[in-house]
Amino acid sequence: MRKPLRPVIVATIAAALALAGCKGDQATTAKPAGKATTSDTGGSLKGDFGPPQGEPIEAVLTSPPLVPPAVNRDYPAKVVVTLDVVEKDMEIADGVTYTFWTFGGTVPGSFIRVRQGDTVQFHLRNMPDSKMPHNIDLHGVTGPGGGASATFTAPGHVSRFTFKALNAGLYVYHCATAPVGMHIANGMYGLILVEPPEGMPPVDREYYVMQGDFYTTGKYREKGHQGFDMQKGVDENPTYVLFNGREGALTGDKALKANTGESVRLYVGNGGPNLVSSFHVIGEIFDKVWFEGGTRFQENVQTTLIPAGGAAILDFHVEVPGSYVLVDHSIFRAFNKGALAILKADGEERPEIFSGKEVDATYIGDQANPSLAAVGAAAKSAATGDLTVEEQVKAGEALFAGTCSTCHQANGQGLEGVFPPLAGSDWIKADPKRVPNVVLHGLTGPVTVNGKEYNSVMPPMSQLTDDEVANISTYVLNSWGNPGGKITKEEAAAIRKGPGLSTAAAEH
Ligand code: HEC
Ligand SMILES: [Cu+2]
Repeated sequence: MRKPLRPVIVATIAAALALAGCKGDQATTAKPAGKATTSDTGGSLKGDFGPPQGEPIEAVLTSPPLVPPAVNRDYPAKVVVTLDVVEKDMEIADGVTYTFWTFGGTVPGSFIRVRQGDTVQFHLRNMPDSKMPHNIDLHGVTGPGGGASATFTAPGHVSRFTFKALNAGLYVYHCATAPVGMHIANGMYGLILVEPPEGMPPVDREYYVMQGDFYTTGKYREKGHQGFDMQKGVDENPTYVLFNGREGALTGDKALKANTGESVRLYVGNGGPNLVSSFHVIGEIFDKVWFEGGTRFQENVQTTLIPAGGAAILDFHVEVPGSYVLVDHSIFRAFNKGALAILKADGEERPEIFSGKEVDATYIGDQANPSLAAVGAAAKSAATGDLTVEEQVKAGEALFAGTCSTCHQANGQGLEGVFPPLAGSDWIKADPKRVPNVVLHGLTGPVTVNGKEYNSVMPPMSQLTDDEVANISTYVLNSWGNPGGKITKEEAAAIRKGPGLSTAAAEH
């Protein structure tokens, strides 16, 4: 039988190969030799470092966006992982709730970190108040089903199985109980990092981000409790595409943080169930990408593809302060389905690298504004039917910033000769119901506002829900010297079904 290769030997060979001119994958970080990898790691054949040594270790699990500390061990151990399946209602967007099925109470599930060669004793506990049986398939497991059939667990039960983590890498885990697509769509996925024996090169900050697509019976941002829509799932037509299970999970006060001069590592997974992610950070370039979560890294990457059921490790260094926007660059998903997160970097300006002028709203839109919480508050009172004008105005203000201000400007003054003013508009004053109509149906052809003619095109924004149209309109009517008043969501719904106001001949 093959004698297991000790990690120290692997490291020595690696160092020797590195010296011998084996290029491409040795880290540039300040870790001495031994951190390099050979051109062929040997995979699972060389991942068995013998029986576990020492006392069993209880794995440290973290909730996103946090990552457990480095393993920092030079021998294989027995590691005990206990993961709870929890079914619970949580917000998927402001004012929108959804019944998630989770590993550890969060979407994505708890982050697990072990070392290659470790023997992992896995306990899956399904909470007694669960309605469904669940199981777990870890892509880092060598063995049929990845643990799925070994862990099929009814509510109120616990299952146990043991595996040896033979391959290093960043792996997705997920529930594989039928209907599998539904279990995954409800949030049942997470990441397990199997560190190579020498560990990952050290960085200043590590974060855990995972994309997923969600299928609700209602429209994007339609308020209230939303059920799972199986047909949308089958059609691969998600209502939401999200990082960390909630629109705004990583924006505003919850944005990821770093300081200039620091190195940042993102462990990014994609739970799917359907979409492939074109993962990109606006304003950054990945210095290194361990693509597909494997052993090699590519350098100087703009956008990396993360398959459904796949992952990647991304390193970059922060030079310039400001907001960096994490997106799926299939860009409608970012701005119309929620696939947007923010890393906020603090530090000294570096004008020699970047000259400045930050306009958050251009890219981040309404999600830049932490007062979007007002939208949630408004949504709650909307559900009970009593929304005051003030609440509508508050909610509308945040939405206006993201939806209308790019053209009409934050102060409603518009742009001379291009975008008509909403502030003190006599066209609005003549009939306040024109506002929701224009929002829903757009406007083309000549229109005279305060004595000046405009003849351009405003696109319809029918993607907004009735609530949102009512709140934006009420905000406009109660701002900048406009006549005041209130548009209800019922009025918005009726206007949606009715005709537009465009004067252009082509309109029909
Ligand atoms: C992409 C640019 C753009 C965006 C975004 C936009 N508008 Fe407009 N808007 C226009 C243009 C251009 C016109 C004039 C259309 C024409 O000439 O027929 C207009 C006209 C109007 C008018 C009628 C004229 C006036 O000034 O009273 C209203 C009201 C209005 N927009 C409200 C909104 C609201 C509310 C939003 C956000 C939901 C919004 N617009 C978003 C470009 C935009
Ligand atoms: Cu499940």
